[in-house]
Amino acid sequence: MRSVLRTVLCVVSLLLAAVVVPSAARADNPIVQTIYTADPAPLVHNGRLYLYTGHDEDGSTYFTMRDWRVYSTTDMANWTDHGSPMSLATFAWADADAWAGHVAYRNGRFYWYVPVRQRSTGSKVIGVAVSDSPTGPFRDALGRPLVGNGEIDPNVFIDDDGQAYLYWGNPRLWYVRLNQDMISYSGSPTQIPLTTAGFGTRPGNTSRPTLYEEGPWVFKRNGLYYNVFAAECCSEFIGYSTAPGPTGPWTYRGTIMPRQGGSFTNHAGVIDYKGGSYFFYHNGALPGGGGFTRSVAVEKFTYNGDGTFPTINMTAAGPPQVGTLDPYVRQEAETTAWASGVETEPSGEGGMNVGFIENGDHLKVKGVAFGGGASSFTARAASATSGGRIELRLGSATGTLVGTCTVGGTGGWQTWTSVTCPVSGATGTHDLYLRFTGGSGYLLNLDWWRFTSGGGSGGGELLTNGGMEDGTTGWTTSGGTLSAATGVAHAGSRSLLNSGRTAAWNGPHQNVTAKLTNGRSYTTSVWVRSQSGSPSAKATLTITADGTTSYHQLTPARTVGTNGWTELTGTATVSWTGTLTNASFYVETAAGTDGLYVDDASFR
Ligand code: FUB
Repeated sequence: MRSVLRTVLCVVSLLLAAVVVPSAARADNPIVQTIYTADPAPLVHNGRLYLYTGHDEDGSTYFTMRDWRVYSTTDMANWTDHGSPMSLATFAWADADAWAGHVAYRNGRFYWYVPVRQRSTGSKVIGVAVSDSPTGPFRDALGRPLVGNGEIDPNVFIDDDGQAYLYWGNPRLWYVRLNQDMISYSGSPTQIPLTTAGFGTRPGNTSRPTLYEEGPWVFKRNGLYYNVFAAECCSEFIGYSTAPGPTGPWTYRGTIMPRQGGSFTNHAGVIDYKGGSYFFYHNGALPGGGGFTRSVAVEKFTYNGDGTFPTINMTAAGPPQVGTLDPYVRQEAETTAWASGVETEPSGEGGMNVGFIENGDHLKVKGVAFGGGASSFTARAASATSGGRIELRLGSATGTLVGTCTVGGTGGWQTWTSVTCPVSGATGTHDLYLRFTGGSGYLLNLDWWRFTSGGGSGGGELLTNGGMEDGTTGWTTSGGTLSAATGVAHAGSRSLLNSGRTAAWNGPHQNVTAKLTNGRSYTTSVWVRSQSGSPSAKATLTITADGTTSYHQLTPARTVGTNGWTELTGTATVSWTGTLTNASFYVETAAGTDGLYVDDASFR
C-alpha cells in the first residue's frame, strides 16, 4: 500500500489543495485508509464494536487476498487498528483466497469462519479458527476444513434457543446446524431454495433466476429473521429477504443499498451498537480503489416502523460520533478517524504503531474532549533517523496549533522513548490533528499519546499514573497486594491489580489532599473488572477535615465481572468544613473481597 496509495494520495492531495475541497479532508468513510479492506463483518463484545475484514493486496487485478484484519471502535468514528491476527498461514491446508469471513462469539471464545482455497483439491471450502480474544491470535480449530462444496462467504447466526446456523454460498445458498462446540455440525448441509418469491427475480437469466449472489448476513430482530445479501453481480447491490424462522421460508423485501461506489462487488454486515443501527459495506472509494482494491465503510440508519430497511446510500461522512474521546488516558496512535499518508505495523511494545511517517502526513482523531484544558502532551515515539515534529492542531491539519513536540533520533524504529511538550489553548471538544513535519524520508514512528490536563480554568487531572502504564506508581492499597497486570488492560498494555483484599473497603487509592479545591465539582471515570466473582464496585473520596472523616461517593456502585471492563463514572461536588488533612481517591467494593483490576482512572 505504501508505494501505491502514498503516491496516489500525494497526487490527490495536490489536486485537492489546488481546487480546495474541504469536505474531502473531513470524510471519515472509508474506515481504513492505510490498506485496502473488504467484506466487513462487525461483532459487538463487551461494549466494543469489532470489525473483521478481508484485505485486498495493493494493485490487485483479482481477489488477491492473503490475510484478514481486525479493527475496533467505541464511538463509531475513531477506529483502532489491531493488525492481522489470521492469515492463509493459519490454515496449513489452504493456499489462497482469504475471502469474506464472519466471527461469532460463544462460550468465551471467538470463532472465525472463512472461505479459502483447499490446496489438495483447488476447491473453495470453509475453515474455522478460534481465539480467546476478539483480536486474536486465531488458530486453526480443526486442522482441516469444517465443510466444503466449492462455495464461499460463511455467516453464523445463533438463535435465541441456542441453535447456531452456518450459512454460505455462491451461486447457491446453504445452511447447516452447528453443534454447541461451533466447530462441528449435525445433519447435512441443506440448500435453501432460491425461489423468486424468496430472493427476487433476476431479469433475463434462466440459469440463475433469482437475485441472490453471495455474502449472506442472517440475523433476528423483533422476532423476524433477516437475510441481507449481495445481489445480482455485476455490479452488485445489497438486497434482503425476511422469514419467520432461521431456515425460511424467505420472502424477498427489496433493495437496501443500490449499486454505487466503484466496486463491482458489495458485501454487507448489519449490527446494533449503543442504541443505533449500522450498515457496513465496501466500495472503491480510496485513491487507487476499484473492484479488487476495496474499502470498508459504514452508515448509521433507522429501521422503518414496520421493520423494513430504508434505502441506504454510501456517504463520505459516515455515522455521527457516539460520545467523545478522552485525551487524558493513553490513546493508541493507530486509533484514528482518518490517517493520511502513513501505515500501521506491529509494535515491539505490543499492539500496533503508526509508521512510515513523512513530512506533511497527519492523523485525525475525532471529537477529543479537552474539557477545562490540557497542559502537556506526551508521545511514545521512535526514530531510526533524526526524527521530526508532531504538531498538535485543532479542527483541521492546518488548524490552530496548540503544541509542538519534537522527537529526536532514538537509534531504531522500535527503540521507543516518551517525549513531552507543553500545550496551550486546547479546551472544549475538537477534532485533533497530529501533523508530522520534518525533513525528507521517514521521520518517526508513533505508538501512543496522552495529554495531561491542567491548562484551563476547570482544573486538571488529580491522579498520577491513571493509565497504569507506569505500574503501581502513585497508587497504594488499604489491603492486599498491588501489582501491575500485564496483558489485562482496558487500554494500553497494563492495568493495576489489587489481589488479596480482605475487606470491601480495601482497594487501590491515591492521596489527592494537596490538589483538592473546596466546593468544586469533580468528574470521575475509572474502568474496573474483577479477578473473580461479580462484586459491586464504586469510587469513593475519603476526606478528613478538622479530625472528622467523611466519605463522598464519586460514582454509583456498578456490578463488575471477570469477563470485561465496566466504567464507574460520576460527577460529585466535594466540600468540607475546617482544615483538610487527608483526601484519598479510592476504588473499592460495596461488598465482597474479590480482586480488582483497575485501569484508565481519571479524577478531575
Ligand atoms: O472478497 C472476495 C469476495 O468478493 C467475497 O468472498 C465476496 O463476498 C465478494 O465480496
